[in-house]
Amino acid sequence: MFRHAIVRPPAANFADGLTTANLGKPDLALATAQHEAYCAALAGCGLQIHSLPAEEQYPDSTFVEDTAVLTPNFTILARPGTQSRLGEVTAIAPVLRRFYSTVYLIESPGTLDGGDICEAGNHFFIGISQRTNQEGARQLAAIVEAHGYKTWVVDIRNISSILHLKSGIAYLNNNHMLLMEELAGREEFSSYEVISIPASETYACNCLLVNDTVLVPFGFPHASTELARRSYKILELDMSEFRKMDGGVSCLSLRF
Ligand code: CIR
Repeated sequence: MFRHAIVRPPAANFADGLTTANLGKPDLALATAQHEAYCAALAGCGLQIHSLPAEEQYPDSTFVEDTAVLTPNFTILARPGTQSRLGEVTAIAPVLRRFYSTVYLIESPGTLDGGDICEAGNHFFIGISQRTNQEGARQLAAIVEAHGYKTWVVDIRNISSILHLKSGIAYLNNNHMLLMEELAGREEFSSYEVISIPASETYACNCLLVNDTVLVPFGFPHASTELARRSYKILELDMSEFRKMDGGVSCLSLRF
């Protein structure tokens, strides 16, 4: 059960962030409105929203998920795999220390983006990507394994259509794993009931179970139908401006 979410609205220079999407420049006013709707959705799921000030020093800082990995009992400060985002961790660390007394760090030469980490019950799936390296994955695995979690490393470096592991997978409880079709056959997920999403809707794989509701991006009917068919309560959110910057539903918050 999540009770809190940390968010940070997009800053005035949001459009200067990193992107590979080729979908054009985001509209700040629309992004801000979409962010407000996102926060309202989280609040509607029962979460208390802790909204940090927009941070112009880091144009990608609205994607707070990448700065940390949260569990019920401890947090791990990430070490983003791109220079322009490293300072985001320093900016968010004091906020996390207010909520957590046990705080671990990913240390150099390890790199790790929170978007590469998918918690599924007592398992952690750790993506090795253009952002998270093997050393970052090793450090994270050692930390969570010491707390009794099991880990699986998933190498996504040869899948060019996703930035992070969680761009292509979402764990939805009830042993349900939503997966982009390129990952659907992988051995790592063989013990799950896999919901495979066709390539045309890969963006919808970044959806988010928040208590009893799945937040999904608007405009992906196959994914929404598959979830509704399995009796999930779904809430569709227009994410168009964040998609232009390679971000999705999970990226915009840290939940705990
Ligand atoms: C970046 O390239 O780092 C940002 N523009 C997007 C980060 C999206 N975060 C996520 O998927 N967890």
